[in-house]
Amino acid sequence: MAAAVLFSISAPAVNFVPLPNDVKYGEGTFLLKKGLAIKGGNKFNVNYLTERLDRVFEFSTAATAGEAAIVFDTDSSLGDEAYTLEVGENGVIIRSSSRSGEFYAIQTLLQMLPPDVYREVSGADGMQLKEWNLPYIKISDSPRFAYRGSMFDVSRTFFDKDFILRHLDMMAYHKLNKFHWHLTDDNGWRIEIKRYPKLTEVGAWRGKNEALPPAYNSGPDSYGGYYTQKEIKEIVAYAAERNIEIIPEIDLPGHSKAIAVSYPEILCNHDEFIQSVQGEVGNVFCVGNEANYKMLDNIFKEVAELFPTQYIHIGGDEVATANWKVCPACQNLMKKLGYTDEKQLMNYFVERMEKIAAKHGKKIAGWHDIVVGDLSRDNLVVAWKSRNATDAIQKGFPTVMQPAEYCYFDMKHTKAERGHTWAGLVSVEKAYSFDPLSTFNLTEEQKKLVVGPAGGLWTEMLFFPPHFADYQLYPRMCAIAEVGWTEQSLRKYEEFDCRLKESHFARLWNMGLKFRIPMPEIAAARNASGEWSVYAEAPYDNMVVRYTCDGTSPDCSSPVVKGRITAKDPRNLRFATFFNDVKSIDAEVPGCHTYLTPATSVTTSFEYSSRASVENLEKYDFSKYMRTTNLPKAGDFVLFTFEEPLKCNKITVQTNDPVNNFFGITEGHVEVNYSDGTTVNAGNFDMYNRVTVEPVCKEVKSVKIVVDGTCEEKQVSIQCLKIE
Ligand code: TNX
Repeated sequence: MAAAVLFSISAPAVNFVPLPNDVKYGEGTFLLKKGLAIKGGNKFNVNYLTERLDRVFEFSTAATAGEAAIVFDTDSSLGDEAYTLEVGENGVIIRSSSRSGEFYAIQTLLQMLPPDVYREVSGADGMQLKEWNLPYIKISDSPRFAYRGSMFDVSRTFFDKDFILRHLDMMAYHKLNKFHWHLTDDNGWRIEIKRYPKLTEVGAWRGKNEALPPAYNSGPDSYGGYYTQKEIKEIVAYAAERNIEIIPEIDLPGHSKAIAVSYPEILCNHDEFIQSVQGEVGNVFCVGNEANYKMLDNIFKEVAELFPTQYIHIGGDEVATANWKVCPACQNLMKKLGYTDEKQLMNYFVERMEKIAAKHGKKIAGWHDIVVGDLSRDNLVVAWKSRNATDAIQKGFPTVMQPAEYCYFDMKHTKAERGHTWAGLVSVEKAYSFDPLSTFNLTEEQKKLVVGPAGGLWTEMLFFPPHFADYQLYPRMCAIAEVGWTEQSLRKYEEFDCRLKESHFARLWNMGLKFRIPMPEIAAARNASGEWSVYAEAPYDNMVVRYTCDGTSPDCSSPVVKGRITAKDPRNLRFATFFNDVKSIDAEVPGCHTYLTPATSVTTSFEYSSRASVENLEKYDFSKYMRTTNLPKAGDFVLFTFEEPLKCNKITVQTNDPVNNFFGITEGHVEVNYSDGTTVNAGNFDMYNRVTVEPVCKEVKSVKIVVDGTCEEKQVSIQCLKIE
């Protein structure tokens, strides 16, 4: 590790994540063993450490009162969150001036132990270590930024209390200290407000028979949920013990569909609702209706009582302000205030919310969109694009740096993976490359306003596959944790990647996370006799590649690739990287499919966009697709008719768009009509919005996509047939 001064080869370097800011190894090791005692320390911290030590040692450290091996001491010269940790011949000495410094020293110490300390098992099922060598070390550490955040959207997809507690644990392991909890949005209101019960009775549920439509791909069932105030108190207390401040977000005045379906009187009084950028209609508060401020005051009262933080985040993003142009109440207000542009009403709203928050003892935080008008510079801005980051700072606001281009974990890692793309691809390396102080051009004075980085996870696409939140968060969140904690001069991606490989993936695995690992690299060549030689290489030398030959997804029992595989037909080979039971997405042999392109005419009952019309489906250009402009309803169809009867082996019918995989058919099936006059139902669309027809034993005349249910998607995208 270049960051650490290593002066003894007998002491193995520890693969810390995030890397502490000053690490010096000494010569020798201290043996942690039975009889160990802990002296001093905050009660919660000591219990926390003991509980994790118990997971690897065969004895309870707390019960024995032998010689002190871990001593906690105070050093009032150290700042908040700072600590020193020394291992020498007398054991471990941790010094700090605060509970938080002590807590972070414990996190550092845990990383010096076997990764099993993160596993929630002990006793017979746990590790049974008798002793463990700690390298002599001197660490003097404190964070680079005071704000090291994780922003998490629980509106689009609901995550229950246990998931949130686990998320807070993961944040603590990574020395992250601010949890920005996106509790409300168009797609779900997740916090119990006693005064307005319909917010959660109506606004917390999505589904076909609910006021809020289902999520992309979620199918017809209702689902959702919310946190009771009792649960929120428990979560807030759990976070505080782990040095995490929770900043709740109530997203206003846009992104408010969940509240609008519960209390429609919050909307402007007109029938010409204008869509938000995300295509939502009826999701903006009326700013001219005084009753709305009374309601928000009541809501903020309850929110303020639940969260000890100094901030309530009021959202403020992506407001379709054009709704205010056609509303009599908003127009009256504009006249009264002498405004000429309805956008000025945004300033008005934000300033009203600032006053309401102040009444309950809070400042406001908001997305960069609140940087309007005469807002107090005491409030906190969360910048979500690179260009807003500099703007907020130039205007003098303390700013959390969460630019989507580096910090949005809902973006795809690589082209082949699921996710959004509007801010580009966000690889682990891209996230790691972010430096809140030097990525943008800021003066020394302006840099003082940077409070720190945050990684954000939006959850429109998190409904499936299982554990996709883990996949999107880790290890990108580990990268952002290091961005927040470690001095820039010590950060090198190659070394971070090496620490991930050498130790941190094993820690994440022990934490029970289904984190993302890269898929294998596949190379293939065809010899003169037409046989294929396929090589598959794991991205890291401590991972393996497993494969199947029948087109199914490899699992832990699939054989490991050793050397080269030969195959006559490589089209059904599937490969995946494995780290224990954590697996990558599947890989295929590149370039082994040749698709047939028979002359086809396509007709449909849908209305479609002129830019993505039905004719695209006749061209077999797989980057193009058809996009409908109306909601699918039962009986809607797309009919592919082949000019000549078609001989083939397999037809893949894929709906949704090829870039983001949004807007697929969830309720529908495919009918195949053969030249002998028979018609066969080839099956229903699966989670991936796909039907595969295989084998195809007879000549095909036509293939028909048939919608069976309303889907409730705003639109549907259909891709060209893949015929083999
Ligand atoms: C933009 S960034 C949003 C969210 C979406 C996200 C998807 C911001 C303040 N708003 O509502 O979920 O993009 O990436």
